[in-house]
Amino acid sequence: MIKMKDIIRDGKPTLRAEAAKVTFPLTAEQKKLAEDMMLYLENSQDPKIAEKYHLRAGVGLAAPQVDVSLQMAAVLVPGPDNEILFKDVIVNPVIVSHSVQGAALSEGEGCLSVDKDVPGYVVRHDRITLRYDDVDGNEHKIRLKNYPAIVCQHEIDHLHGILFYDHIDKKEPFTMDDSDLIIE
Ligand code: NB4
Ligand code: NI
Repeated sequence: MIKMKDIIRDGKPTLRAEAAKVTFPLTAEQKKLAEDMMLYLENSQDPKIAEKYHLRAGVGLAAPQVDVSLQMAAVLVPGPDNEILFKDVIVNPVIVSHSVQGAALSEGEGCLSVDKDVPGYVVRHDRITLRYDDVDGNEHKIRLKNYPAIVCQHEIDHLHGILFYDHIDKKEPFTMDDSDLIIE
């Protein structure tokens, strides 16, 4: 079971590395990693389990965050009334197209690998077309918008050594384009 001690923090080189593409079929170890990453998200979103194991809540977790430099990330985005907006382990994900429209979470972003709070808007694409493989090697091409699109972009950044605060304007962290959407 993945716990906070297994998640590496800002300053460790793996978080700034370009992760390697995954080849299929996945090894038993890689399948286990995918399962463990998704289980972390499920556990972290269950208040009782999260409290018991001191898990910080997460809607995404990328392999480099557990010190594995592979292009793999678990995503579990809950919506209103027990709905799931997006759930999958995305392997070798690529944004094949995106909106010109920008969007940012109103509360800014946090990262399980970044202990300090870095306030500011992280402006990303509001809509993306995402191509990825699932753990069984099936190819998916899906359209995402708003919250799930933001989460996937945060995770894909991890696979390329980018952290959310890289996108925050140092001098004017809460300045954005008038046209950018704010997601509650
Ligand atoms: C990834 C997210 C940061 C911004 C937005 C949000 C949380 C993370 C990081 C975009 C992606 C993890 C991976 C939350 C959270 C809302 C949903 C459901 C019930 C609590 C949970 C709290 F925990 N970010 N944390 N940060 N990361 N929303 N929610 N709620 O997930 O570093 O790279 O359980
Ligand atoms: Ni993160």
